[in-house]
Amino acid sequence: MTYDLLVYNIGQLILPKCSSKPLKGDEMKELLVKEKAAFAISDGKVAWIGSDGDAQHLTARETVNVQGKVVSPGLVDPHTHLVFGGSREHELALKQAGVPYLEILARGGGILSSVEATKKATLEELMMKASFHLERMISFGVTAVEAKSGYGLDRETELKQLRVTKQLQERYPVQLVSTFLGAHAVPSGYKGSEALFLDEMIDLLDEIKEEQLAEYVDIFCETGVFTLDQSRNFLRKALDKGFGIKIHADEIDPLGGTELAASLGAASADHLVAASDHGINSLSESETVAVLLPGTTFYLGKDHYARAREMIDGGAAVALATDFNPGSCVTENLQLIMSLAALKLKMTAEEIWNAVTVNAAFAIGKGTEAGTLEPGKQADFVIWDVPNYLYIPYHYGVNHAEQVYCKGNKLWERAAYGAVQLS
Ligand code: IZC
Ligand code: ZN
Repeated sequence: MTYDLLVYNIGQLILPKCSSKPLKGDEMKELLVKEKAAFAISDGKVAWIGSDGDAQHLTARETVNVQGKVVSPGLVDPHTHLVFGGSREHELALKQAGVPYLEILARGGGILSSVEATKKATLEELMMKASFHLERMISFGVTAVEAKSGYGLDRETELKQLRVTKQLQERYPVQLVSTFLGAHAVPSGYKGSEALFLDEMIDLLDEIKEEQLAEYVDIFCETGVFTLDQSRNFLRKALDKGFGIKIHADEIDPLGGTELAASLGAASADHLVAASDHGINSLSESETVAVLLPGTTFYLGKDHYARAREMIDGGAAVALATDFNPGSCVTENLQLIMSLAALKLKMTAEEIWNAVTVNAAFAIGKGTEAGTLEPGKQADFVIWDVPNYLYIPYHYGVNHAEQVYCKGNKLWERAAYGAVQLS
């Protein structure tokens, strides 16, 4: 048979374990790195994986010589706030002056300032802006992304944001998973009437389902935002309506959102910087993926990071994400997050690769479709201009992706060296 594409002369092919469940505890420490490898693609799917020697006997319409570099599955970013209006660079000075994140929000800034800008923006403007950010994510090697709403906090603007995500799904071949985060902050008119506001957000779920605008529902469970009881009540209703659930849990204060996520069978519990011992233990007994966001901890200038070591050594499934958003983590670069995971979360290279591929995919319900490469799966992969798989967390803050493929087609390629104009 003649394949569509043969990718050969791969120095290291990163093959996270294909599993029906997220990798937990010690399973995260294992990573198959196949040396001198090759693989072939037909109809956008992986059709064959083997040794470079065996690949010489295959025929393909097109070939890519990787020249001994590294190839991995496309990365998965399972927590982003992709669609928003405006930006918040003026808040950096407040941060430098020591004003805490929740204080900026309490003053009507933070999330609420992005809400104002998102209300003012047209769908087309939001679409253009989100496309720009999404393309940048792709350029960093990401082929599956979760995108949250939550900068509307009213029917019209939340639906506008979700419709932008839907248009992005139609325009780009990457896997884009949509999450309704209407419970992201308490709008100014609803202080003291949080339950009423949450009921209004729940009332949108039928419409969201009808238009297929989101697969998950999320809530920001935090001091000054939504309480644990409100979050439980809200997420239960979302479950009843047939949505998957996620939760912004224990980011700043240990309210118990981690335990709540595990007890409700949430797909993920995200942040967990302040999670208690009990919360961490509850993860290991569940299938809920701990989505850690060290870029946010870094950006907020905190000294203490999520206790990834205790989570993994205790048997939990950990994934990593950018948390890309206009306030608390302004980067599309998941490779940078891989470096922070090594340096601040003390995760090993093997754990990090599993956390940005297979486990990240499970955190967004795509565990059997994204994050791994095996015959029959969608051929989403990245050619990395690095000598080995340890190199990416090590050399930080830059882009090591050379080519990004989605469904067997080249989606992005780095500009060639020699682009610098020398006189
Ligand atoms: O816009 O500040 N934490 N939500 C919860 C965010 C950060 C995003 C933002
Ligand atoms: Zn978030």
